[in-house]
Amino acid sequence: MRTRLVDIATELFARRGIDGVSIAEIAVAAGASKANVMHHFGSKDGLYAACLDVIDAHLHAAVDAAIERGDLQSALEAWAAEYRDDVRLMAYGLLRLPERDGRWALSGPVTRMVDLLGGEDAITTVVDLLGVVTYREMAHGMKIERTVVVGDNSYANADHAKKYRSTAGSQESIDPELEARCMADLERDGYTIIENVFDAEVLAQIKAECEPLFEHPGRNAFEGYRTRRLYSPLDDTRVLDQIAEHPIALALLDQLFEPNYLLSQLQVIDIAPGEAAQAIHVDDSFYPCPRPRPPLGAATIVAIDEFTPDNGATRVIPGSHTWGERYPTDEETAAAIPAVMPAGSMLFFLGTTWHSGGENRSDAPRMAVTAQYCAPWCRPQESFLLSVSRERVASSSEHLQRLLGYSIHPPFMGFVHGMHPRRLLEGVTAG
Ligand SMILES: O=C(O)CCC(=O)C(=O)O
Repeated sequence: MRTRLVDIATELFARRGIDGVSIAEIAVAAGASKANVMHHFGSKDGLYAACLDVIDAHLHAAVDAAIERGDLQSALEAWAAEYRDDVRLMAYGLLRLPERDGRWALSGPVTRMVDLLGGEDAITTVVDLLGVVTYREMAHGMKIERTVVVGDNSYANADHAKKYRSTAGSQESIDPELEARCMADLERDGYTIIENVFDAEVLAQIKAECEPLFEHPGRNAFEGYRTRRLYSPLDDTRVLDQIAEHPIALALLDQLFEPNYLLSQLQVIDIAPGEAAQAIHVDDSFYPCPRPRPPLGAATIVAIDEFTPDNGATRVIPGSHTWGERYPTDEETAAAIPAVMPAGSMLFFLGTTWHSGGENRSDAPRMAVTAQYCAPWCRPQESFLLSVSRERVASSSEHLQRLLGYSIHPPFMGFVHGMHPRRLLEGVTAG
């Protein structure tokens, strides 16, 4: 029974963290009584510590195998494939694992890995290796698994929207080879570039409609003192709808997130000559979930002007989406790659990928439009329900309505007066 309890507890802790699971739930799942759990482990902390001991033993075995084979990466990969819940639990608690007897619970195997590698960068290498392996296992299929809840949860998992079903996945289909190539890029590098998505006529129209709407330059170094930003332009122009709901973006988002993912923000960014490089950052860092983990958001940046190495092209650090909780070093930041692409192309990247606007050393501005999206259960950065008029939404496509929040994350997140929010658009005169 002890082993069964540890196995089941590891699985539940891995999915919900120590604070998200009760002793009673573990007991029910294992077919034991609460008293039985207490008898073996004394407390929830005691049970958690027993789970860590088992992970520690599995990791020790993986390190031993690595010493024998002289190949840390494949030993770690084998460990990750065999013990998926260990990996998940480690990812959950990597930064929060309690110290026991004055030492970090997993310090043994990690120290041995560091010794094995040797050299000054050994710790960084081990953390990155753990990050890559952990990320791969967690992001299996690139979607976060729905939380496993003990007992009958059919109501909570069902989609109760009857009249207004999600339109996710119903957009014009895209070339399956393109989609597969982009997904492979995203999994490996954290970003992908799709060239020549919009033609010159559309780009000219975007410029003509957005130019008069800019009001003021950035208010801080992050926005860029020489960068003009146009926030929430949806009420003032329809020319950006085609970017926010582009079939390529939606096809990739369909792969990454559950239906009813949301638009998180839409911005036009015009970087003037002389602007310094923006601070390197990730876009989903405001969701306080420890990394490595699958992304909670993703973004497109469409080049309205050609992106060159000199004019402020977005810089990205390939592979940084798999990192744990760390900042890029100065060397890594300096080595970030400018997303050089012709005007009309689209850079698509994960919310976990380190990136920034580049320095504009040219003599012309660099205009781009960025649309950011988030998982359907995350709070979007901009409250489009407040910033875009109902009349405007009523005359938008169903995709845009869904993206702006007129949608439900099953069973009922996003309801209004207990009803689907799209009912609010019934009878509204299109604006
Ligand atoms: O303008 C760019 O290329 C990137 C901008 C960006 O990442 C941001 O403002 O968050």
